[in-house]
Amino acid sequence: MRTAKEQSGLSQLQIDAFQRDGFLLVDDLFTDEELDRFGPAVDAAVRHRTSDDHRPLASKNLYEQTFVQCMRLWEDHPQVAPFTFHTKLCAAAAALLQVDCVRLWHDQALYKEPGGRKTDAHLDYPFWPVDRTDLVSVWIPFADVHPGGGMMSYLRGSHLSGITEFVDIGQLRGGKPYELLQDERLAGMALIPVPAKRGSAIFHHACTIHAADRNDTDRTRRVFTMAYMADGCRRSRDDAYFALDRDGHKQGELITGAGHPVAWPLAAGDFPKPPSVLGPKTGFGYSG
Ligand SMILES: O=C(O)CCC(=O)C(=O)O
Repeated sequence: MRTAKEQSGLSQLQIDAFQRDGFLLVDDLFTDEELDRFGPAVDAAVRHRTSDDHRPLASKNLYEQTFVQCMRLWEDHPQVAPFTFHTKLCAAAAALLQVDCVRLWHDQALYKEPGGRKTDAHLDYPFWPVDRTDLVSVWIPFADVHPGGGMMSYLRGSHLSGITEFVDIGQLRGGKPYELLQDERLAGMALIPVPAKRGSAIFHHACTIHAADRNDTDRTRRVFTMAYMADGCRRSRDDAYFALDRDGHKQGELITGAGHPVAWPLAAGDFPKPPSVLGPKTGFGYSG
């Protein structure tokens, strides 16, 4: 069998850069033909999930003004599954985490509407009740994303800072605004803006601090993301977490089950069977 590195197409230089910087932009990872299939499939899934919501941006809460979030789309939209379990992406996750097997943590659409606010600087790990930090996310735009259009920035090297503070993006959970970037432990680290072309993907480690700017364009910034987790992780806390509660995982137990299927290695075209119980239509309770 081919290794994760071989299947991902990543070079050792790219893997080293990810480990040093905590993020990695990969250009031309997808073909136009793939994006012409995946983009409309995710658009249709988001339309379906948000069909009851006709509120203008100004009537939404701060969190919702950050982006429209629809999670676990592969579960009820089978045409999204080939994207979520795309071999190159899943193999890249295994290669970047340097493990033999990864599971899906979740997929989600993050659509930033015209006028949508910035995404506050945060790291993903504190949102996730997982006992190890061996998770990697991938952020995939369906069209070029430039400065002022919801572009991502990453604090280079911050995944090694030891910081694990929770940032309540958009104060959804009643937290105070928290400017993580002012933390003196991060002094000297550079916030790197990463414009991304259609066809590219940006990987980031679960502990890498990142943010996105507001969307000052007149078009929705359409992005799909997945997070993959090293096999062998356990639930670390018992506070409510839909996808773990659904599979009956208690604190300390291995995270397995239909909601977190093996994503690599997988036989070509062999997508996992989705769970029978579905989650909320849109994704409140931001999870990274
Ligand atoms: O797309 C955004 O605005 C934020 C994305 C993000 O936080 C993530 O992918 O973890």
